[in-house]
Amino acid sequence: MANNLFLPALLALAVLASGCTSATTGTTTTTTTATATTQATTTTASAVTTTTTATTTTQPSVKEIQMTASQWKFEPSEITVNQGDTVRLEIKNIDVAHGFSLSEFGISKQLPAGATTTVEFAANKKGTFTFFCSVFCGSGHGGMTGKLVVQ
Ligand SMILES: [Cu+2]
Repeated sequence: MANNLFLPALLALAVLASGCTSATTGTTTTTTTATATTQATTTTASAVTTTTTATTTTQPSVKEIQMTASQWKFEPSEITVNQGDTVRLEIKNIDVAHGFSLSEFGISKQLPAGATTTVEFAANKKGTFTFFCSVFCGSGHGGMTGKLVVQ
């Protein structure tokens, strides 16, 4: 920035010092100033483009997990995802009616017998959370739980 102002000022001083007041010298000074301004603008535009490219590299992913529900377990019983992931569980229930509850993420779904049910949510907080069967399904119902780890 200092150079942009310094150069024309120096040229103006040189013109005054030499005592030359011809119209030709005055025109040359004006042209130099305009060129310097154009170059400065081009550099700024390049910097903005670089910043935009860096921002678009971060993308959340969809984590699809196949799960089985049966008396009296979920398989896998422990799943690990990254914070920011969209988690899609495809839960296949192979015997009697069950349910899938994950309270911290506001999820409570019925899992009809013999059907595959999709449960989708955003893993937007870190921690270890317990999911469990929410439909009474026999003597082992109370132990039908699993763990979700969001890291
Ligand atoms: Cu149950």
